[in-house]
Amino acid sequence: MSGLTPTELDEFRQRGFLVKRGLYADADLQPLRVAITAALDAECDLLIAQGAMTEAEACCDAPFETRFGRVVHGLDTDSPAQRRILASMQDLFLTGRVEHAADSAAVADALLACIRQETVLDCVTSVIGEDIIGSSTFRIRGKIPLWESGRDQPYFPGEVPWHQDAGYMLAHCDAHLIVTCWVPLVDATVGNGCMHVYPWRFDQGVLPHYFGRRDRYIWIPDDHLPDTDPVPVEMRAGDVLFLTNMTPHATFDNVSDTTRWSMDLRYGPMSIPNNVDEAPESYTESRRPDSMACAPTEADFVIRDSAHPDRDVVDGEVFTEIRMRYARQYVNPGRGWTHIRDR
Ligand SMILES: O=C(O)CCC(=O)C(=O)O
Repeated sequence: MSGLTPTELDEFRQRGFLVKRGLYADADLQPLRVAITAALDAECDLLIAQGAMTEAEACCDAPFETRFGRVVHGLDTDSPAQRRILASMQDLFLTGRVEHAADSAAVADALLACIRQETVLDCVTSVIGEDIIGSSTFRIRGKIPLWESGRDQPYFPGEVPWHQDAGYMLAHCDAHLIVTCWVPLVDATVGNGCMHVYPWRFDQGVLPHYFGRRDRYIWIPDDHLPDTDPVPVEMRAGDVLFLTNMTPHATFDNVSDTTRWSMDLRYGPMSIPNNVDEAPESYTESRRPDSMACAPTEADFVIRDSAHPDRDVVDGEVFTEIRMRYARQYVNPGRGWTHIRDR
């Protein structure tokens, strides 16, 4: 049977999270791992050609699980080479904001195939219906071992403090259920920084957040966290953790020697405010926030439109084009969270 069972759906509605084991086969994830490795190879080759890195520092023989962390830790702290590797590898999800050494076609094809994976879409359909918008804020994350949190780096592969995804989206989107699918590409354990969640129903709504950390993550202050125990969610590669945009979640330091690679994918019903077919130039400082897409700075896209299947984005090149249209759209009015200075 495809999709979620009534019991699973009930569990998801009551607790705000649900783990489905083995939704991605290894063969589904391997092209993305290969594309990430090829992107890292290209960055290393470029730095080697520039004399900024040695062949040995590229750790080409290291397995997927350990290589990225070894490369980063093998370079001098805050050196241009380390900053370059971090910036490029923490921005693999087609924002167009980092110029990569390799073209992004392989990542685009592999990522889109994962986003469109049928069994996952069937589960998402159980929750939000069959017409689905791919929310712009999907990510590929490499959580590096022993990363010193708060270091001033372009991207932040350390802890991600307690937050709800709704906290990053504009307030008029709180009424809409958006499903996050968090998928580890390697086994995720407490030691390497698996997800932790608080059970929280969607209709319990949004909690206060602060902003002002150097790593730019927002966070729910301790005294506003739910009055229950959080749950660590250990997962095998290919399991899927379903969350709502209201479920408080966090990941903590990776104290292992593997990089915890994962992707987080977001799906909304066709009714969510989105920027599909909108011109990025229409996002100006004077535009009303409640007329904007939930996450206005990146491009949403159609995953399934049953009335107009020709709108479905199924091709990596088209996907990349749609994403690149928004590469220079930075207008985001935010939602006025309390500012607490850097920590
Ligand atoms: O992958 C992580 O470490 C954090 C992901 C996250 O917080 C999210 O998907 O919203």
